[in-house]
Amino acid sequence: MSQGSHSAADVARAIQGRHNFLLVLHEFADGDSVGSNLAMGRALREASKHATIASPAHAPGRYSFLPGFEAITDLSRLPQRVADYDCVLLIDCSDARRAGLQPDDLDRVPLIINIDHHPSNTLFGHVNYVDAHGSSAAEQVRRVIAGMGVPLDREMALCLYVAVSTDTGGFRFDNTTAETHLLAAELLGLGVEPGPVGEIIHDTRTLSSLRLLEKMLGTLSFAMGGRIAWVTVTRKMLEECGATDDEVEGLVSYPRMIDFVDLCFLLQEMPDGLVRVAFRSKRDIDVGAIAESLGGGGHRKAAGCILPGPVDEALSRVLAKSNKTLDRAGGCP
Ligand SMILES: [Mn+2]
Repeated sequence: MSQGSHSAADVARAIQGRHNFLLVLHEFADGDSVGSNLAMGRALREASKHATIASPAHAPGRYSFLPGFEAITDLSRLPQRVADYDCVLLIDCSDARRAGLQPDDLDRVPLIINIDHHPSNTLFGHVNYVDAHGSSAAEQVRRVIAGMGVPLDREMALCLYVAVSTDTGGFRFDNTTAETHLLAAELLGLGVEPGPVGEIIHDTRTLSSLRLLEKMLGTLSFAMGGRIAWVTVTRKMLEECGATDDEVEGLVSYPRMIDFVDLCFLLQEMPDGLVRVAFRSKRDIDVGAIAESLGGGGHRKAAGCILPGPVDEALSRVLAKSNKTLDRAGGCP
């Protein structure tokens, strides 16, 4: 596969000659994955193309208010084989494996387009539009849609707003740039209402996820004099709270809130016994590098990986890497 960095215009050109598109969310899809893919799917249909949006696992219900969400299909129930689409388009996906696609399938796809903002992107596409400086894949999707000559409508605007707003933590993280706000301004101009949307995506949680939060905080532990904090979510805790795996999303931000913590992580026991690890950091601690060294990836201040179980073993591996990273970073600033 060809590597190197392509532009939004390259993507728009590559799209032109194709008709039948498959877009796939990444596993544990977040607001950027769901919103950017829904906006792109809608723009493709506007351009008289056929677009199917699939998910490797069930798409997170908290985004079900987004237009087009109900049409997201299960990747295992596609009406045709992956290799029979003209183009597979992966957005916000650092690695094609994160979309649940088999290497055999991918080898036979005539065109793979990769639109992403993760520094750890593996450049798996024929066209790789990777911009690690963007706040969200939504910023790139906006440029691609412009390149296609499709006007943004209110529905696309809502999807992109949710994407950019979730990936920037409500425009608070330091990935937020002037360009991010210019995009937000354009989206509000198209009728997005930030109050009600913000309430849904930032201030609404299910009762079961709050019960889970209570149990999770009971596991809060520290190392390196408190600079490292971690929490655990087990299958048993999920069962007791009647919570699902996608309700764990975002809970890692709680240990991060503690004033003296520089680095934190959440260990989530998965149904198959694997352990999903979500990292967050403050100051200039690079958790993306830790996740990458453990087979995962992400950004400097938010990253993740998946490790073999049991939880205790995953914990000692993660803790060893985290200790080393903080040792190298030196003492408290
Ligand atoms: Mn993203």
